Amino acid sequence: MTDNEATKVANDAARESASTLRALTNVDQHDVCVILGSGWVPAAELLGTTVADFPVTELPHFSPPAVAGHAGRVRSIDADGTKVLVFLGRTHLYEERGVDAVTHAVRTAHFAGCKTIVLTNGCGGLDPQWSPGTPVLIRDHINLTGVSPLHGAHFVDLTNLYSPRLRAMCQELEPSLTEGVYCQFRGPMYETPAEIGMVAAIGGTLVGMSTALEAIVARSLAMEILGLSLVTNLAAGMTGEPLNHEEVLEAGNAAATRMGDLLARVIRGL
Ligand code: 8IG
Repeated sequence: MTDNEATKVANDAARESASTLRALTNVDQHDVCVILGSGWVPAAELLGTTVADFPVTELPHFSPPAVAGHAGRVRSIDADGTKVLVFLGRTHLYEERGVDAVTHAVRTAHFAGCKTIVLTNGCGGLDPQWSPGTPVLIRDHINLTGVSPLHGAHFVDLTNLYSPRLRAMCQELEPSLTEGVYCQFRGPMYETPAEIGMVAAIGGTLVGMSTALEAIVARSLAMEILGLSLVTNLAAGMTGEPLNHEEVLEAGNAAATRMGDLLARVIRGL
């Protein structure tokens, strides 16, 4: 199908970013993109040998990060010959820069050559068995943001959005990994306990503020997608305690080594 004008604008911007990325990294084609969300950034060290590392803002069309703990860097990593394009931090919908800003890294990765994308996030969990620091594979998502990252009459199939092949591979590497259904909210507020009740009723088990819109764009660009959540807190109303952003970051740091080791093995297994 031919892209509409808005899609063309977004893709042309991403082509420019990918071109500057090639110049700054000296890597002509990347193979795999990894977007590291809250809790996952410290895991970057374990993925392989860093070839280049710079602020995302050195690439055209990227916005500066808005939140402490969201690093906003790009790194090119060599993982035993696999060229990995890592984004440390992402743009969120609640920053109000629009859906193209949220998905720009995904489009850039596509034009940089990536056929596979690993989307990671920190999130709340609805399963009381998931203590803070538990990694969960995303099996499917529910987009509760009320927006689409696609432009025009672009009818994209979303069945098996999160690659069954990659999920099976992860479970072979790490048999204890369970799966969940990720619900993306707009944020930036966490949910009310009643909203968590709704999520449970519609079949969601993970709640966060990212990933689904990125996965939709990645699918529209025919990338193979792996989604990995790090449950950093039990969802609102489940513990009797209020949710706290600092605790969320701490749970991520504490789980970083385990997450980095898992991601490194996944990338080498791709
Ligand atoms: I980390 O409980 C993290 N991000 N919406 N809800 C939502 N986003 C989150 C949560 C959570 N924890």
